[in-house]
Amino acid sequence: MEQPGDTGCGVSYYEASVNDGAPFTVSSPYHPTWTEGTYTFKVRAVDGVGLQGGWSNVITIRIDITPPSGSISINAGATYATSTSVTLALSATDAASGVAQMRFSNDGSSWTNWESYAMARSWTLASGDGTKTVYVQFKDNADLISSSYSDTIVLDTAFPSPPTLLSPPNAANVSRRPTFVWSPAIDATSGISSYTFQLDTSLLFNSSKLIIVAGIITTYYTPDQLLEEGTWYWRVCATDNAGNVGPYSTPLSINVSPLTGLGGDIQTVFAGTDPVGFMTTGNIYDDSGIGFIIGHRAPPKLFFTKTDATYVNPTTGVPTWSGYTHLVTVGGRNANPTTRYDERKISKPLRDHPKDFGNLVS
Ligand SMILES: [Ca+2]
Ligand SMILES: [Ca+2]
Repeated sequence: MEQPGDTGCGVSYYEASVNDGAPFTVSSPYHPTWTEGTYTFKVRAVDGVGLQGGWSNVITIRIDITPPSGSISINAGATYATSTSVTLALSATDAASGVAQMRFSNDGSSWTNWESYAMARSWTLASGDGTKTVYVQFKDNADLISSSYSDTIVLDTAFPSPPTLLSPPNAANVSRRPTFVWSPAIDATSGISSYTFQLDTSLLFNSSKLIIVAGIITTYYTPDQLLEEGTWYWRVCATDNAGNVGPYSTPLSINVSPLTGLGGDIQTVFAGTDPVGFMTTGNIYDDSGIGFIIGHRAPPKLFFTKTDATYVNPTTGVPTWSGYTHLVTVGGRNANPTTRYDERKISKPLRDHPKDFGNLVS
C-alpha cells in the first residue's frame, strides 16, 4: 500500500470525501464553499500508478453563518408592573450551533455581561413610573450575536388617590336603602380599575356588621339589602389598573331613619267591629317624599297607599279582620316602590295587644 510521502512511485494527488460521499480530487490547502450545516471531511493520497492510501482521520466541521433568533417577555406579557423587580421569559433558537449566551439592557446601549442562556431571569427595571423597555441579545456557539429583541411594560408603583365622598352628606338622615356617591379617584399612570366600598356601624370598620363590596366600576353604589336603622359609616378606596390599592377616603356617617320626618300617632277609629278604620295625627312625611303606606299586619298582610296619610278605611278587599291581632303601620315608601317598602315607623296595635305599641312591623 502506497502512503503519502512514498518514495517509490510518489504521491500523485489527493482525494477527499465529504460526509462519506464520493471521493474527489483536492489540492492542499483546500478551501471548500459550504453552506450552513455539519460536515465530515477526510482525505487520502493516491500515487502515480493509481494506488490509494488509507483515509486520514475524520474531522467534523460545523458551518454557522446565522445569528440566533429569539424573543423576550416581561412578567408573562403583563401590561402593568407594580414593582421594578420583574421576571423575564426568554426564548431563543439557533439551528446550526445552538444558543450559548445572552445579555440584557434597559436602554438598548448599555449591556450586562454575557451570561449563559436560560429561559428565565429576574430583572430590575429602570426606576420611575412609565413605559419600560427591556432588551436582550443572544449569542450562538459560533459567537454570532443576534439583533436586539425587546418587550415593554408600564411600571406603576403609585397607588390612586382616595375618592372624595359626595352623597349622602355627612350625618345625613337617609332611608334604609340609600345610594352612595363619590367623585372619581385619580391615578396618573394606569388609571382607575375599580372601587371598594365599606359600610359599618363602627368607625373602625371592624364590626360584625361590616359590609365590603369590591370591584365597583361606577362611582356610586346602592346596597342590596335594607340597612338597619341607626348610625353607619362609609368609605371608599380605589384600585388602579396595575393593581395598586389606594387609601380609603375619610369616612362619612349616615343616620338610617327612613321616615325622619314622621310624626304624629295612629288613632284607632274603629277597632271593635269590622271594618277597621284608622287615621294618624300630625304631619307625616318621608324623606324620599314619595308617599306613605298605611296597612295592617295580620295574615294576610295588606298595604294601602295613601298620599295624604291622614285616614284610611280599608273596607275593600279585606278578609275577615276579626280573630287576628292587628298592628297598624304607617311608613314611607322608599325610592324603589315596586320592590321594597320601608315599612315601619309608627305602629299601633288594634284590639288585643296594646302593649306591642312601637314594635317593628314588617
Ligand atoms: Ca447560528
Ligand atoms: Ca398608579
